[in-house]
Amino acid sequence: MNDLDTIFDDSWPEDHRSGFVAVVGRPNVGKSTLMNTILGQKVAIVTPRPQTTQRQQLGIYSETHGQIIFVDTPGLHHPQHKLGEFMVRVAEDAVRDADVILWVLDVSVPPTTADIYIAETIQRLGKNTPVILALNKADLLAPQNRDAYVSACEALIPHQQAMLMSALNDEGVRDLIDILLALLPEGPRYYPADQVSEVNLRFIAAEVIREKIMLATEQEIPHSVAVEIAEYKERSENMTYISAIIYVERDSQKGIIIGKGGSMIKKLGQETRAELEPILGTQVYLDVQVKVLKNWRSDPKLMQRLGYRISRDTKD
Ligand SMILES: Nc1nc2c(ncn2[C@@H]2O[C@H](COP(=O)(O)OP(=O)(O)OP(=O)(O)O)[C@@H](O)[C@H]2O)c(=O)[nH]1
Ligand SMILES: [Mg+2]
Repeated sequence: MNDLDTIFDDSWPEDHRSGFVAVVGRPNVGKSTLMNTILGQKVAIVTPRPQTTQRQQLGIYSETHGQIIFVDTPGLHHPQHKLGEFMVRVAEDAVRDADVILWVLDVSVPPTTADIYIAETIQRLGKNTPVILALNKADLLAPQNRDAYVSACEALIPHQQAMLMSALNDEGVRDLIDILLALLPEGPRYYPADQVSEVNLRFIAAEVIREKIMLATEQEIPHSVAVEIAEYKERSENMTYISAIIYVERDSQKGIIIGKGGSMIKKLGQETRAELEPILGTQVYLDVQVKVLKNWRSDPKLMQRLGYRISRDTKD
């Protein structure tokens, strides 16, 4: 079979399994890292800060006998503003619609009250959906805490299986894939086997800029930033022009993002280009502006304008 045959061959074996796996858990436990490791490429941004993922993001894993459509979600937390409410709703919708719920926990620390709330949410919305526990960050788990922390995680919710793993070090990930595949119903290949995500290059550009800002700033700023791509043009075979607007909530934040003599914005631009150029396969001309949209995270209309939209009705 040549490459073209592979691309256009939409047949799959009779025992092919497929379905949706909602990846949920507290912020910062490694949900996006796990999805990226499974897919062998970065489809979701990752930072050491909680509440990095803001929207539902698909990661499509395909092999001959199965296709797993991972739905990476924002961390479940008690929201402080409208953006937080939106993020929690995105995660809850994924739980409702899933064939399997993959609850990612940070096993290097004991479960918290937030995990009890998540257990309650999964049981309320996930009804009889099978639950798999990914006990992640096992590389950070001290041997003397192992038994206690694993049992405490396992006691949170009835589940099919619990897996100790390290998404960062790719440990336990292959076994997890096999467990998930076995739980999925027989079904078609929903996406072409070579497709790993649904997002377009415009969205990737906005997310990479947001990641660089989250990594470079402190306190409230990482979470007060929204990025909009105003213009995206392939100017020639080897040049992509991207005009981005970084929105912050206050004037003081704008000053910090720009930095002394424009030093910060220059650094963000360099880091963004370095990551985007290999992805796009062209040079990138990046034009960035910073604007203040006062308290946008608390204003549903401004959030809509920035593309934070719930796109469908929920069942309950
Ligand atoms: N040591 C260790 N660190 C990990 C592991 N998995 C993820 N991390 C780190 O944990 C941090 C958070 O990872 P993310 O993948 O962004 O976590 P998340 O659950 O998607 O976070 P939100 O999107 O904010 O909900 C990053 O610094 C990762 O490098 C792991 O297995 N071991
Ligand atoms: Mg994430």
